[in-house]
Amino acid sequence: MSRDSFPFLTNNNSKTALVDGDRDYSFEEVNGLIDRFASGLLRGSSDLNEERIAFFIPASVDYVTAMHGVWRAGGIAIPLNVASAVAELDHCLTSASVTRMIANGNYQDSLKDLCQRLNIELMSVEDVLQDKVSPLPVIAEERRAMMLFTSGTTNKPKGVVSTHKTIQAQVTTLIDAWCWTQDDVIPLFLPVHHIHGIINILSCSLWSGATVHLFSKFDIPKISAEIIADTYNVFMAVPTIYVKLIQYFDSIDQDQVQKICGGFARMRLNISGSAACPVKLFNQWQSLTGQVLLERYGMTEIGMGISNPYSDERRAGFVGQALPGVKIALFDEQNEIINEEDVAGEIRVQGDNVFLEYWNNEKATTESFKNGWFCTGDVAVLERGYYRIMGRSSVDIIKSGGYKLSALEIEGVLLMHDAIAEVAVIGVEDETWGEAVTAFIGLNPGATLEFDELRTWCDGKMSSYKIPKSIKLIDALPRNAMGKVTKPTLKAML
Ligand code: MCA
Ligand code: AMP
Repeated sequence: MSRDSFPFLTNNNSKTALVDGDRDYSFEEVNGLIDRFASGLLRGSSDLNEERIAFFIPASVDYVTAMHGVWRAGGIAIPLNVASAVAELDHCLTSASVTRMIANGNYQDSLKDLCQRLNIELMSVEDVLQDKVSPLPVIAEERRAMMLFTSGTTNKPKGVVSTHKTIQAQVTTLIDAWCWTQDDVIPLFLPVHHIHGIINILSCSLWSGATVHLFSKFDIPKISAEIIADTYNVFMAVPTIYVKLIQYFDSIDQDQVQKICGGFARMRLNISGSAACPVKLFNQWQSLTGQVLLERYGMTEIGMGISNPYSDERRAGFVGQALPGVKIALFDEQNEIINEEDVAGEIRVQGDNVFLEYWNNEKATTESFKNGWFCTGDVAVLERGYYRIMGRSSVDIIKSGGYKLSALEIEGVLLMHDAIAEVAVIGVEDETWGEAVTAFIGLNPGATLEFDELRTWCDGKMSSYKIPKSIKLIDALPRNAMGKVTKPTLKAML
């Protein structure tokens, strides 16, 4: 892929690509920044040759500059979660052998010690930008481009590696399926270390020549004001965001609610994904705004796989059909494809959209594929031509507000508390979060534990959204004959 044909950010000249705070950036400007950043990263060499470069930057023009700059210079971009506790970064940085970290201002201050200890060069975007653009490498599309960390059932997150070709496949299928054009304007308030923010919103928009308004967080009043002003015609969010909007409507004047709902009603598309959209929420949104939510299904390892149609029936409680270019099949426990409707099976995926590998983890990569199909661990059923997600095969994965959390990772941290003898973490159905992290705790003899004290203790040891929303003290955790905690029993106890 040469610089001229690099399609990730179209060259739409003076048209606005990004709005960051009060400032608009044209495609020409952003492209210029990216080339200067890529040149600075290269430091006179011809290619970064898949050097791992991490960045700790919220959604902003600097984020786009860093991400695309690494791509253009031939590196592997590793966008980190700016909401993570610094203690959680150690594993990502060491397992990926990161050599350089890009962060600005306060973020840079919080990372200084860590980077020094891990021998990682810490620099700001400004430090890297070179005045003059140097020759940039031609990047073969099979080369590695990005690594995103995802929680699995194991304790530590794994680095999901996608190539330039993977990203291209993930983006182009959505542009076609959801009819992106350069006239689209979309807000981005989701975190930019996950596919939802990176691919579905940012990359689709930049590729189509559309405009993204960048927010460092989900600022309801600010975003609502833009919605009333008809700034956006496309809106993509996790179900929790729609729940939070409806909760917000209950706290403001009806007059204002009508105006915001009017703004949503005039959009061409509202999408929900990353977690199940309850039918009740789907119906509430439709009655408030007239919008029929388009629900779709995806995963870090595959981008988007299944989507309700843009122009045909969008069915509540269903995720739709395989996206163009994506092969989806349901498999039974004997690894046979299920060819009939109404029979549940594991969703498996094939296509250019599927990731290359888990970084430096051949065992996990091999285990996640069977006969060339990527095994998602999600269970679904096909009913009248549409897939419906029924759940996950593992109780150790929790989806809270769209974030995928590893119960084992949270348990590992909680076990370091002096009072805790044993712990089991599960996700409990919750109207706002989808699933709320709940910890069942057995205490050491004579120990006591208050919920608030535990929450304070967790601060800085894990991202705040992983901290249990409630705890239940229990004499002994239920275990099976093998000594393994029977989490379904805990769920049933509630
Ligand atoms: C925030 N809090 C949470 C969560 N988010 N607790 C549980 N689960 C969460 N997801 C807690 C904070 O710890 C804090 O607690 C309090 O809520 C307020 O935090 P704040 O950041 O102000 O909350 P918010 O701005 O309202 O955040 C809610 C959110 C956010 C916007 C829904 O969680 C979010 O951006 N979620 C989306 C994640 C996402 O993009 N996932 C996609 C990955 P305290 O007050 O106690 O400190 S999945 C994916 O990419 C696949 C491919 C796919 O299909 O899309
Ligand atoms: P992540 O690995 O963080 O990308 O999260 C991917 C997981 O989110 C999938 O494996 C599903 O379990 C879940 N997911 C994504 N979209 C949906 C949806 N529309 N309905 C139900 N679950 C979903």
